[in-house]
Amino acid sequence: MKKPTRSAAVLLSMLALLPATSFARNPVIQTMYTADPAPMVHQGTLYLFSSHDEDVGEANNFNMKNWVLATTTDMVNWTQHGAIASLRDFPWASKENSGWDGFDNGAWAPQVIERDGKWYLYGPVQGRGIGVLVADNPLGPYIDPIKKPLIAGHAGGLYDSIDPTVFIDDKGQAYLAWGNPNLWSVKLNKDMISYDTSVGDKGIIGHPMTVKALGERNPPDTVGVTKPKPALRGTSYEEGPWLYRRKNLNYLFFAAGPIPEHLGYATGPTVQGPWTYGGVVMTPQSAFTNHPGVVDFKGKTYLFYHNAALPGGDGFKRSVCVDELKFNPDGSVPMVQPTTEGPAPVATLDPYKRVEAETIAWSSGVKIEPNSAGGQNVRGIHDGAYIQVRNVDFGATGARAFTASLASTAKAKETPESRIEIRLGKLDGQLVGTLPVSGTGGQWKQQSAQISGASSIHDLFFVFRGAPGEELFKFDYWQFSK
Ligand code: FUB
Repeated sequence: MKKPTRSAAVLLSMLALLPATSFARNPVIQTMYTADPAPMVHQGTLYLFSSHDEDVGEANNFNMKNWVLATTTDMVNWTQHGAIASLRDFPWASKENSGWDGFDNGAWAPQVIERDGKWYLYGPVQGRGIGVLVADNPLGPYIDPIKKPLIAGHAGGLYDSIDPTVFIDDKGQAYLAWGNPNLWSVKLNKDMISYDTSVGDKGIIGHPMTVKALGERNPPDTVGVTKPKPALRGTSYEEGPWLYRRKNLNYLFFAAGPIPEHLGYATGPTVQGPWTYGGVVMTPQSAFTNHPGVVDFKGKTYLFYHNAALPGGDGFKRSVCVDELKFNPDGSVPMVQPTTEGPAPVATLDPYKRVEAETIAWSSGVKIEPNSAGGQNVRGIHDGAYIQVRNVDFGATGARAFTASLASTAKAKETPESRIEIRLGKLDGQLVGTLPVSGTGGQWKQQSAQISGASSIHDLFFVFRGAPGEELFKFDYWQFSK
């Protein structure tokens, strides 16, 4: 394996170069590389599951060990929950049990669905099959109930058992579809962890993979592209299927080829077809792959996808983005132009309730990590790093105090000038308070500051200041009071 070429410190300094405009909202997550978005909505919250490209890649290959989650209730502020499941949850995929060398790699595109109070995560372990994990809540813990692949690796097909999409139709029938270059599918049984194969041959859930259904491949595959395949494809279908239903019409969105991938779609009156190709939804972006995830939330429909837009990004270090997806009156889908602004907020954020520090609309120079007290916290805070939280409603009377839970490193103890500037509107906007951060001996301690001039709705900026070069402190949560 090639030696890592990029240290975490270099990555952090690159992240610090991200644009400080008050409009950039894509990519959705800036603290890590994310790919293969799998959004789902449950009880007023949008759960964005995705795969995770490690900061340090492998030479010309993906380096993917776990699946991560972020949530939002307003489409602009995302609470990051870190890794919620990983390859380690599938012991059958280990080197010992599968004879496969790459145990530490292969956590490709997942999808998660809720049924009867249980959460089912379908996770491909590239080359070894698709597993299923079950949890009582979306954050896990997820466990493997069958202790073997749900879908076995296809003989000779490195990409056949990847990219599961799961869908429950209006009659309550669940389907799992997956694959590259073939599209395979089964009907899942009610238990969601077993299936019948009556539709389980190659094809779009019983419907053949025709040009009429999946579009013409133009130009045809050639040997020697970035991700060569042994088989030439007859249609534009590549991988990344995503089933979705709207107004009595079923949609199959998918990553389409040749590489670099664009996004295409087909529609059908039932999940079993007949399917008709609809066209291109998104032209190729900056990564050689793309992967659609479509969901309805608070009256709008959103297309999640990925590109290579974060600093240091490339085809193996991707980032999930989101834009609104619109429909023509006949149900056809106009092309989506990717934006850096992302969607408009659909709710305000209440600053008088505890807010996790890893609830972020945009950030520069920070990372997240599991917190010893549970959940996640923000780490990597250096002089000049910042977090933006959007659409914060301070109310008519406004805030009088700010409290944050912080843990300073030993070094920070010696640098009492560490502080959080609390600003409104923009990075150098109105200063409404400053919290000097005292040493805490590494313990989480609440620290408070007076606030003046914060009323009505604003974007909120936490700008971190202190001795240059050192990590200043860690940040767990915050809350304003009236
Ligand atoms: O993330 C690894 C693979 O790249 C996914 O499984 C494909 O959909 C493509 O995005």
